[in-house]
Amino acid sequence: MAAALTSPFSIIRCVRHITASVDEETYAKTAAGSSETRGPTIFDKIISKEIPSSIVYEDEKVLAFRDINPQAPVHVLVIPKLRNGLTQLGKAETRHAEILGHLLYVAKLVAEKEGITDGFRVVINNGPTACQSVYHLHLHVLGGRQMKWPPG
Ligand code: DGP
Repeated sequence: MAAALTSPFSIIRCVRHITASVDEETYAKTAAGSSETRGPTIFDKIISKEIPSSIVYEDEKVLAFRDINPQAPVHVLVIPKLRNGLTQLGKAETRHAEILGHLLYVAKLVAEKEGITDGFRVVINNGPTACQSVYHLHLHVLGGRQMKWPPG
């Protein structure tokens, strides 16, 4: 670690990383504590096409579009068109089992479409501690670069 911090660029990168993480956490906590957890979210406007997005896949139940703040060369969000109580995975009930399975299957279709089947990651951030910022269930499909483990 000491060696990694010897260059000024390493230190700047490290400080930037810490600052970004703190901002993300603060934003996630604010989002979780606001009416956004119950009311409409930005994703409703994306579903209605009021806000444009780069759509990768769509069917009658699911929409997949590119994340506005990509964390990998391929970063696609897969969401149910009908939120139906699924503000986050932790709110899932038996009645949601079918759509949950479909979302996961669509994540695989997206990976195929994007040509990242050699390795991709599917992430669900659940709640403020996991930095969830939009309270409409969504799967992140990430790929196109070497992933690291454990994630931050
Ligand atoms: P999460 O932190 O897991 O709640 O992820 C929410 C993601 O939503 C985040 O990676 C950025 C993305 N996002 C937020 N607003 C928009 C938007 O207006 N358009 C698109 N394409 N993505 C958005």
